[in-house]
Amino acid sequence: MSLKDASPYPFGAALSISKMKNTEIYNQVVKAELNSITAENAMKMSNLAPSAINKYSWTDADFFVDYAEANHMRVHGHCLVWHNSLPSWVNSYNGTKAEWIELLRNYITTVVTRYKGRIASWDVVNEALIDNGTPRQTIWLTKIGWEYVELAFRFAHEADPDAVLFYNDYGQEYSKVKLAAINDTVKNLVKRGVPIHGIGLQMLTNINQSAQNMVDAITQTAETGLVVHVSELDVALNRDKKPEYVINPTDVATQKSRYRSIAAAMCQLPESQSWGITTWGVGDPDSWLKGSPDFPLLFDMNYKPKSCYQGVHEAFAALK
Ligand code: 9MR
Repeated sequence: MSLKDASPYPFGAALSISKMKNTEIYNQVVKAELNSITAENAMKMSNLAPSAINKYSWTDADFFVDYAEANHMRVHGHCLVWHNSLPSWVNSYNGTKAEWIELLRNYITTVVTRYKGRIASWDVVNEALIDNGTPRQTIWLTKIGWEYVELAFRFAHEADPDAVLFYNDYGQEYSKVKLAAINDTVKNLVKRGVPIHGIGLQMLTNINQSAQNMVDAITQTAETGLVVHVSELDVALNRDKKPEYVINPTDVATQKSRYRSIAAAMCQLPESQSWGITTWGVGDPDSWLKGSPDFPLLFDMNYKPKSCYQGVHEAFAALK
């Protein structure tokens, strides 16, 4: 059975436009296994508005949304506001606070409106906190102040009132401080009426991380009452970055067990709170981790299912 058929929640991956266009085996796996997709890069600001203010480049994002619709998949939009992957015209933009707010409003409104009704959910703000739980020093914080977070959600909600809006971040599984800070920050914003509906846990993790910490991250995030998305999952084998690393049965078994724990923890959430799991890439050739052999994904270098793929299936089978 495929992941999407066995899973009680949507199961997806981040996809690359060039592989969607050029790699047949990749497309076969995506279409057979997944029912939710996130653009790994195609919907970032540097891709949508690469060269100048109010000059958009929609080709890749349009292709992505068309592909999802043709294959009956959900699209999760990633990401409207981030400090990374900004076009250079933003980094050098010289404006007053009011002009920066207008830039943010105009960008979010334009992008969300274009795909209104076609993109189910958005990572509206990505990585706004650092590991000690305080605001990250970003251009948005410097130019607008912390209210940029709240404004971003309000602009997105105005543009598409039906879209499910996420605050997305990493580190919930390795830092209890950050986990609590993210959840408290989002809860306080929600209490003040800011339209945030969910929290994304990137969960770019590795086998040295304990299963308990991964499960706690999911469970405690769900205690906010908001929707939970494991949004960028991978479980790397070689985070000590040993160049001589050789894949071995012990590590493969740990990886399988970590994937199983994460999939199982998501199964414990009420359906209304589970936005599902998205892995950050489909197979090991797609991983963002470069420079050491990490083999972090569910399919191998030839896009064949790995043990960790079976681990996810075991979590689903245990529900029966
Ligand atoms: O995997 C993405 C890589 O191809 C890009 O070069 C990079 C910068 O845009 O972003 C990577 O994806 C990141 C994601 O957008 C946000 N969370 C961390 C991911 C891995 O760096």
